[in-house]
Amino acid sequence: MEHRHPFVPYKPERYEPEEMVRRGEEFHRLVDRRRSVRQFSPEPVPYRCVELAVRAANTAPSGAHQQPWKFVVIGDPETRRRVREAAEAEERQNYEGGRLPPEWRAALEPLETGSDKGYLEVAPWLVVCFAEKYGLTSEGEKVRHYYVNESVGIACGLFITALHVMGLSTLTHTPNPMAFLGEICRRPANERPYILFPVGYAAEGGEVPDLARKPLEEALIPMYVNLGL
Ligand code: IYR
Repeated sequence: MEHRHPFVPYKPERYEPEEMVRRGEEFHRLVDRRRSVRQFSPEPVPYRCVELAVRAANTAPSGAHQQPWKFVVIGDPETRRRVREAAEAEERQNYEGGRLPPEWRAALEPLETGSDKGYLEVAPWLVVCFAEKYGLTSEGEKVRHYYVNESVGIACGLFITALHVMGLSTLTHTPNPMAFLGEICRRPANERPYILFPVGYAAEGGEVPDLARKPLEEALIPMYVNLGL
């Protein structure tokens, strides 16, 4: 085929239908065991694992292939302490200062969250994902970015899944507001804090809320599908 830009052949793996289903089931079993964690072990985690999770995130599809994400990895105790203190200061206004609207508070009730974010100092790594609202040329000109939220969200999904595959846990933490993360991480004005991920092993004996996935019938609407019946 003729192109105006470089193209390369692409030949993804193909499997027999039974093998496709077997692999799909196995992957579903794996991801279905993932839970968001708020109790971490202080045990160290190899940096290489965090790097591999970011490598996985960095494979995400993105609007116009602009790859509008950046992952800042924080490991030193002093910076983790600063992040915790800043996050807790905001959350105290939310939970104790009445900034959380009643409806939001009610939605969070079953999670038993509060303004104490001690896990931000316990987990050995904090990874802050930033979304590049726009890009910058080497001359400092703004470059419009497309579908930033969708692109960065997909990258974060891959990041979370890669950690889970390695036996690590995380939490999609969004202290609100989180502008302080841009300051602590010294990020430029075109980068907006997107999600703060504490990363580590889940604490031994830790608990999570007893929540269930919504039934497939509520998640999947087959329209005019030949179910092979
Ligand atoms: N950012 C707050 C509140 C919070 C909001 C949602 I939506 C959650 O799913 C969980 C918590 C906090 O971190 O506690």
